[in-house]
Amino acid sequence: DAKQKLGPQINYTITGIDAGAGIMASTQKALSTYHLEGQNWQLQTSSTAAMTSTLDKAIADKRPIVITGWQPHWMFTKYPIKFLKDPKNVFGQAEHINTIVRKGLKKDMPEAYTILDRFHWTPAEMSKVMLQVNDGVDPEKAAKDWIKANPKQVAKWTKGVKKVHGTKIKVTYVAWDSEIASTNVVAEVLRQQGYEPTIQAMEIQPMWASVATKAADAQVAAWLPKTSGLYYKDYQGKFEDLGPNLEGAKVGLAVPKYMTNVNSIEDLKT
Ligand code: PBE
Repeated sequence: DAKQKLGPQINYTITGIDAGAGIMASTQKALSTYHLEGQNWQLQTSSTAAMTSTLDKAIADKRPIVITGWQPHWMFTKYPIKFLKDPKNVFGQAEHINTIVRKGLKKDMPEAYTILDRFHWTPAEMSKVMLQVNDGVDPEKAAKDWIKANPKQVAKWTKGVKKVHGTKIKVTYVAWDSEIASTNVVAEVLRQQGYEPTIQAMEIQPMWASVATKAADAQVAAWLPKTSGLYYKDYQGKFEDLGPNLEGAKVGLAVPKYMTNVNSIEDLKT
């Protein structure tokens, strides 16, 4: 008897996250680019928490599952999963996460601007904060602990920058694990510089709009070139791009490693 096909076993379903996420749009594009829509493949919208819980259960039972996956994220630390090859390059190669600030920030808050401009860390550093939060540590506390443990790194961002006294600054973000980590760290560094930061979680489109309309001062959540690419294009000219705060991120479809016959998005077809 032939091997059982993957599609019917998982109802031709890719387990996704929140509808606004760039990875969801990219996955829709992958479904059409790889001609999977015609085979009834569909992308299920949920949330990161629901997706990782579905993944957890599938792995416990050694069942097949296809998820929207990205790195840095603790899912790759906690579970034996692998990215599927993407020969048609729908998700792109490595991504970087950029810092986006409102126009006029340099003039209005030069100290914060300098810190935001210098803010740069590695996937390993971000992962440390993410894992703490996943272990149940309050994000603000996880950020404080990380800053305490990494004074040299933080000093690179704040060296020679004058202290301020209670200036309010607003940073918006989407409550993805990666952005919970980076936004809390940035806010805490600004607080230690004398700012009174507020961080506000929202959907991706309002986040971009908040900086474009100057309702917010900054966001550190721009996954580029592809994942947040549409928003970047939509709001181009209405923000200042301070460049990458993290390099070596990656986005794609992922499956458990025990699915040894599924190594490429092309393999979903068979
Ligand atoms: N992510 C995590 C986001 C960006 C951060 C990959 C889920 C997305 O827009 O898809």
